[in-house]
Amino acid sequence: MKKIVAATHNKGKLNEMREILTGWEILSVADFDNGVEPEENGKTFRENALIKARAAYERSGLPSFGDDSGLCVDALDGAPGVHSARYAPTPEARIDKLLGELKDVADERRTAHFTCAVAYKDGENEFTVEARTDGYILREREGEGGFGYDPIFFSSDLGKTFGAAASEEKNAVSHRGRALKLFAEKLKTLNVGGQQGA
Ligand code: ITT
Repeated sequence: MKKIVAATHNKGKLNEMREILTGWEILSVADFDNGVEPEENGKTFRENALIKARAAYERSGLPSFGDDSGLCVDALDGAPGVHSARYAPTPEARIDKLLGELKDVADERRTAHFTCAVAYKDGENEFTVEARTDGYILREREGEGGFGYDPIFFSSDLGKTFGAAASEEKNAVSHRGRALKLFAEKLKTLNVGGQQGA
């Protein structure tokens, strides 16, 4: 199978990538030695995804892609946004902080979306794609599935939280599912990895 390196240390993301990008053997950048973790200092999801993809390509010498994603809450002017992973020290603390910030925000103003940018890098090609999914932030957690902010993100498409959804349901409408589908189409048009044989 064609090999591609995923520039992520997030196991939740890696699982979803493997479920969605079938047809590729997805290696983790963590499996390659001597890695210096790049600083994710971009201002946009696309910039950060590119930083990760370029670093993974440098480290592995194989076709590489990076995902940068996050939750953007309208009532907080788009926060936590590109800072979603660093909003508080642990996933539970991040949810608690967000629920606290939104304590006095009325139901109709709790709209939010997840965005996911995916960037690709090999010796010849470099590109990014981006997608989003819409919903709103509940007042309490619902569901044990997924990762990160999934238990408090109520998906407009699914009519339930991502935490309460089966992984196939989430992948069908999620920011990452949509971005990875665009990504896979683009890889096909470039015939990337074609020389590796299937
Ligand atoms: P890598 O940089 O190693 O990929 P990370 O977790 O630091 O892992 P990001 O910088 O892209 O990744 O931060 C994304 C954060 O946004 C992630 O840690 C979650 O808190 C949140 N997030 C992104 N996608 C999500 C999803 O599908 N469900 C729930 N939370 C998500």
